[in-house]
Amino acid sequence: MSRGTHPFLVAAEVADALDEGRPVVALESTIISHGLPRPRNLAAAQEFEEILRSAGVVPATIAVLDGVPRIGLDEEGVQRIAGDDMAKASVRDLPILAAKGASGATTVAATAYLAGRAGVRVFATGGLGGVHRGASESFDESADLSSLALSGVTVVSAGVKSVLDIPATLERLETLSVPVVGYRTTDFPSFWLRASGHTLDWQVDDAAEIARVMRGQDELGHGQGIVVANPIPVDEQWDPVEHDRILATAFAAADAAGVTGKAVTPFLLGFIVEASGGKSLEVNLDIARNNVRLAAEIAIAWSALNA
Ligand code: PSU
Ligand code: MN
Repeated sequence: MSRGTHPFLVAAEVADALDEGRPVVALESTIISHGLPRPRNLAAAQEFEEILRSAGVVPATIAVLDGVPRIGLDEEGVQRIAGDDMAKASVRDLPILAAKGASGATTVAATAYLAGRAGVRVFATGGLGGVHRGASESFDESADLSSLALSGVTVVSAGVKSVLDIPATLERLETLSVPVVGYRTTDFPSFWLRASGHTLDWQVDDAAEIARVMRGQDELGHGQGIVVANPIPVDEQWDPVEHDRILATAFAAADAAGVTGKAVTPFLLGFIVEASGGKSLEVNLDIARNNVRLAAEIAIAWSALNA
């Protein structure tokens, strides 16, 4: 059914597509296990795969099952990441899960690393992890950033959630020499909103251009990934006034509840879904679908460029 050797298992369908130079897109599993509520998460995981298949692209949802990283899940695997309680797994958790034979939902960091090792070059997610507000005190910066600097994978996201420190995140990506391009914009998106007001140096206008950036990156031999910032269409974004109001309430509530450290982001995100009456969740799903569609186009362009 699957082939490959330790330390990871590539699903046969994915391995065949890679061997034949056909388009493949990686998907992460933390967004399914920890980022979306049940049972919407299972429907979302299946839908993201279906969007890819109907575009002629092979999906490679990545997760660790019983200690073994999987590049591409079967239906049962998808059910497990949506239904089982499993650890949130970053790169540093992979050897521990392997030793324990435990399962984990991979973050952007771990997914990008594993995709890169398996030769999957394009990856779609919702939002990247980044530098947290107050990081100059807490040192809380997602390993997503350093992992992207090590994995030659192109990640399509709608930027980082506005609960993080967006300008600091962009500064760190600069330091790490990770190219960041805006898809048809130079305004870095802030996840639920099209714009953050933080300007990027570069804009790309179609998938073929992104494939050429990937080739240029390969020729340079620098090894970094590429961040493609893909803003949600304006008619699908969250109402900016409501967004700002609810975010301010959420920060005040976190303060009042005395939430600190790792607990801050889950608290804020949970609060925001609740306080928005589920609106932030609907926008979240639209964002992810939009990113999966663009990733499919990039993977197709990448295959065509290398044919
Ligand atoms: N941002 C979102 N939704 C998510 C995540 C980030 O809008 O589900 C997840 C991703 O899997 C990302 C991870 O890789 O959170 C980052 O977590 P941390 O900050 O702990 O590295
Ligand atoms: Mn952290």
